[in-house]
Amino acid sequence: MSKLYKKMQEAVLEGDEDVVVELVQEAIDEGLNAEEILNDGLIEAMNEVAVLFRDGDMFVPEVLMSANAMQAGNGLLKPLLVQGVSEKKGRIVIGTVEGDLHDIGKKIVGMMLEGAGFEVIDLGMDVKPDRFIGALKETEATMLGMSAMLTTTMTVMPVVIERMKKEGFGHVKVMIGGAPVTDAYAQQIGAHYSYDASSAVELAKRLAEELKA
Ligand code: B12
Repeated sequence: MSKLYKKMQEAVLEGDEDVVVELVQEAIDEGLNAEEILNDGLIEAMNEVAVLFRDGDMFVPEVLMSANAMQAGNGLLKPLLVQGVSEKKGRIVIGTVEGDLHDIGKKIVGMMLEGAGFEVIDLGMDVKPDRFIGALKETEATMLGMSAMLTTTMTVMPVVIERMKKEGFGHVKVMIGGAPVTDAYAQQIGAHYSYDASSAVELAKRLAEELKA
């Protein structure tokens, strides 16, 4: 791996937002691919943060600093990831479910979907079932993406899906993801699962084709 990505990962781990922004800009100026910078520089660092947090070697305030540093880097990459798309492939409402304040992964999924030509309406985090339903009404989106990072909040997903069925949005395709979510869980609640942002794009394309058929 290049020295630049190694430095970027270290800066994310240290939660040094200014340095992350500087290094992401340097990578862009060097002509490196935006998706590669995201994966090898930023996401790789958050994976390391996850391990340190799990093992008790990093605590919430530090994780938050790393998260903010990463998001600052994402901000520079977003325009590059979404440029050059002409025809829209479909409209997707996405959000992190009620009670859950994790939004990095969901934002990345949103960014990559936009990059692939989808129109994304991001409702943010801690999104109540009512808000998801309201957004489907307002936007007439044909797909909904939900993220949950806690075992205690993933249970909100089937609640939203039940509400959707009751309120006439049973035709909307539902995509779910996040650390505790599995393919088996998705099947159980009538949704589609994908593991990361690239596979979420593949899944969304497949679902968009199904909607057309
Ligand atoms: C960063 C982080 C935080 C940050 C969040 C900052 C932010 N703005 O998001 C802060 C510090 C706020 C935080 C708080 C907490 N956290 Co936290 N956090 C994490 C950590 C370390 C990394 C998550 C992350 O950003 N990963 C990087 C991104 C790129 O990956 P990702 O989120 O998995 O997303 C990818 C895929 O999952 C998928 N995906 C995600 N969403 C979606 C949606 C769709 C539709 C699709 C298709 C795909 C998809 O694609 C993404 C991109 O590739 C995880 C560890 C882990 N293993 O995930 C713990 C983790 C999720 N947190 C955990 C806990 C316990 C907490 C707290 C309760 C801690 C506390 N004591 O206060 C609080 C809860 C706050 C709340 N109410 O939500 C636990 C959850 C345990 C569990 N099973 O429930 C974890 C697993 C850590 C652990 N091992 O204990 N956390």
